[in-house]
Amino acid sequence: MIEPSEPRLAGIWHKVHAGQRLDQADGELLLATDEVHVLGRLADLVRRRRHGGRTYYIINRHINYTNRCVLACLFCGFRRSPGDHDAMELSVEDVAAVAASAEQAGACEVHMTGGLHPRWKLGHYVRMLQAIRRSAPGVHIKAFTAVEIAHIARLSRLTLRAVLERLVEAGLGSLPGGGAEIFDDRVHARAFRHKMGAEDWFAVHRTAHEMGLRSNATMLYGHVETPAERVRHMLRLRELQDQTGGFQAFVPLSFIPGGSPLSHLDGPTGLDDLRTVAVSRLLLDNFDHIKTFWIMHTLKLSQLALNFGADDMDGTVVRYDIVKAADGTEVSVERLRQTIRECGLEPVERDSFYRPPAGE
Ligand code: V47
Repeated sequence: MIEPSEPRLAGIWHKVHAGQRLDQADGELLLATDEVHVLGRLADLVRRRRHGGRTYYIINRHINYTNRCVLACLFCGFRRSPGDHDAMELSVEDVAAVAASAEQAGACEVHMTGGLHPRWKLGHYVRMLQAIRRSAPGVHIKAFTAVEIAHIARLSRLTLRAVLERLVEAGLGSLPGGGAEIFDDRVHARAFRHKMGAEDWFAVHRTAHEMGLRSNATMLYGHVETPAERVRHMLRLRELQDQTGGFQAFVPLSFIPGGSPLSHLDGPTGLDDLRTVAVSRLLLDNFDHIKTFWIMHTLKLSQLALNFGADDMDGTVVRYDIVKAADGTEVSVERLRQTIRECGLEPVERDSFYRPPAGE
């Protein structure tokens, strides 16, 4: 085992070996340490305690049904104003057809998110889910960020619980983790001023967990936030997880500047990506899964991330419109499995709840 030379890092090293919880100062020190190899070994130790070499992936398909959005977040290159020539929206039938073709291709999950559409109310999303239930009955539907749920509730003048109950009745199976960005008022004011705040994001996920719905949590990093703000974001998630246990995976999303109003920024370095993945594994001791979303991390960096604490790679994805991905957006199951094997780990196919998929 590689041992740290810096005394404060040695203190953290002992805490992790003793299974003790890390705090804000520990997280900040880990994000800044030069001894990245120690950080990586620590995160890998914790990952192996929980999962050994098992590395999860899912045969899924992402569907982004509209880029129309009433918000204008500075990190986003996907949203379009309703009048823009390249504004798009998929009809309910289009979405159902994509889900059906995904199921035929072997997918067990569709992951659907979109912009905050100016007019679609609850009924539209209910019809979308019902149409998927009919066209692809075996597919799990993971859909709608907390921001979308709150937007639908506002437009439809309903409570969060009423919206979630109706969506579940129509076929919603779980919530993805998007829309969290960075839980901090300063960053909120600078980069996504008109979006709902952290309290609302937590209200949606808390309500979902109380209803027995599982969800994920994300953090969009590498734009205008500070390391301390990243750590606070993760600790707030840890707090809710202590109370509800409803989160399945934490997904650190690496900011891709291209096409966004923040395109003058560099975005995180690969090293910063690795530090962030590793620190999330160490701070989020009550999250089972840390996901390296290869669309943003690239397949090669994901291989490193899998040795720095991550245990999940998301999936085959097929098409992804929110960012321009360096490796494209589709990967075959064999390539995904090979990517995992190449770094000495064991590929394990999963369903949306980390169980073996039906029929396996
Ligand atoms: O909320 C937007 C992010 C999110 C950019 O739950 C960007 O398993 C990087 O949440 N660069 C949506 N990120 C995607 C998402 C997600 C993805 C994969 C898996 C899961 C899961 C959830 O994408 C948004 C926002 O935070 N985003 N623009 C960008 N330029």
